[in-house]
Amino acid sequence: MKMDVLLGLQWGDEGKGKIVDVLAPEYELVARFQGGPNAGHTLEFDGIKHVLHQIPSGIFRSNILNIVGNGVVLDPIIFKKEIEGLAKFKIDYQKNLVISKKATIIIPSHKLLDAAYEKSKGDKKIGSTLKGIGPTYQDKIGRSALRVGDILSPDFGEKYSALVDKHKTILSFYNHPTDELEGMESQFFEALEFLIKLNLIDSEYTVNEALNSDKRILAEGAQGSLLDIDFGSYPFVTSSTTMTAGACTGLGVAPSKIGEVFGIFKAYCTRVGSGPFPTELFENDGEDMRKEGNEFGSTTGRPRRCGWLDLPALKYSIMINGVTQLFMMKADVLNIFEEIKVCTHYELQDGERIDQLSFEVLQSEVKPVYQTLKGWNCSLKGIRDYNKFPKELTEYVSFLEKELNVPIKLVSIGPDREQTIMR
Ligand code: 2SA
Ligand code: MG
Repeated sequence: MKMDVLLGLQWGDEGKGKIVDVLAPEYELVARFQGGPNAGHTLEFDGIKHVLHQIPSGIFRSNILNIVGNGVVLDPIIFKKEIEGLAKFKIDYQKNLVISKKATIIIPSHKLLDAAYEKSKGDKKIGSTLKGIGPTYQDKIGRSALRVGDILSPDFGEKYSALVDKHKTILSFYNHPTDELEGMESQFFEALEFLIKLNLIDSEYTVNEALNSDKRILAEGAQGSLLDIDFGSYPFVTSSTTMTAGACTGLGVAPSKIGEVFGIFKAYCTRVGSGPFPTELFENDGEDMRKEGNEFGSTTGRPRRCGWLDLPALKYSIMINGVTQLFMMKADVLNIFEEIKVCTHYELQDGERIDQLSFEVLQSEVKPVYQTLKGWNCSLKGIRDYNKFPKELTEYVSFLEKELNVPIKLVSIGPDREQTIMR
């Protein structure tokens, strides 16, 4: 059996949580492979909205084993709160959740460092979620991080103190206050007591044994391809590998064992945080889109920047991920527009037109070149069948499919499980 991968193809918030929830019945394992509490995966069923940050989105199904893989950076405080917040679902965490001992731990001072680094950048700040993601991955790559398995060892306290001392030196260099640290630390050690009782394992064995015994696994990406540490709009990116290859390193699965790659994209674009966004809309159109799509960060509540669909960027994401099926989300948000624009090329400052995300395009201001399509401009409420879609919407889908050369298998027209139209 091969492992399927589900990814966001834009700047995150494409609706990955919803799709994992829709696909979950077909899988026996759901695994997170990168990112951490910066993620906000929203699932809505029975009229209630749930936002997951670190727990994989298969957690609401009692027959699915959820894996927090080695590529994840885990905040024990937020993890404990998340689990406590789901108390009413009576989830059996011993049976349905495992955590890789090789996952990296976010410690309180990582969050202070995140704030210090952001502050020092002034108006060039990344727009981080301030969850300590960057500093934790920095320590991982710098070979000084603490991992989940370390909490089982008697010298954990010593290792912890050494790391915090190092962080304090950096924080004092940045003149960043550390008064909060003590309070955060008591929460942290309380949360570790909680974490240690969960199922901490070498999840690469679990994943590969499952594949060998023909069990179906879905790897659940967080953030989006355009926030990838290598291929995103660096430095305005997150600190992990958000693409398909990240599922291999973040779970211990060989590239030859990757099956379907589901690419999730919104019918338009959003971005939260700083960095280039060629198709961004300002003033009325941008605000209308934000309002209609309820585009506010599900982790931080920040308003998301909104704009038209960017085809060169989408093609790029499809290319670097090897996407085999596309899922288009939030088509209903475009109901309000009489005309819909799609960016097909970028115009550089010297007037040259290109359709590649070159180093320069990812760095600078480029002008989008648009193709305008007729909007459907009506409600999609109650539609449950692709053939009942207004003609302009099916034309939009066909236009994109032709441009992208990958089938669009699903169109989502609302947050509920019901509002998911398969083709
Ligand atoms: P970080 O916190 O260091 O990873 O931030 C670096 C950049 O990555 C962006 N980023 C995100 N973009 C969209 N959605 C994310 N998750 C939350 C959500 C975000 C929120 O689901 O809405 O609630 O604000 C996410 N996480 C990180 C971030 O904006 C920076 O541009
Ligand atoms: Mg999100």
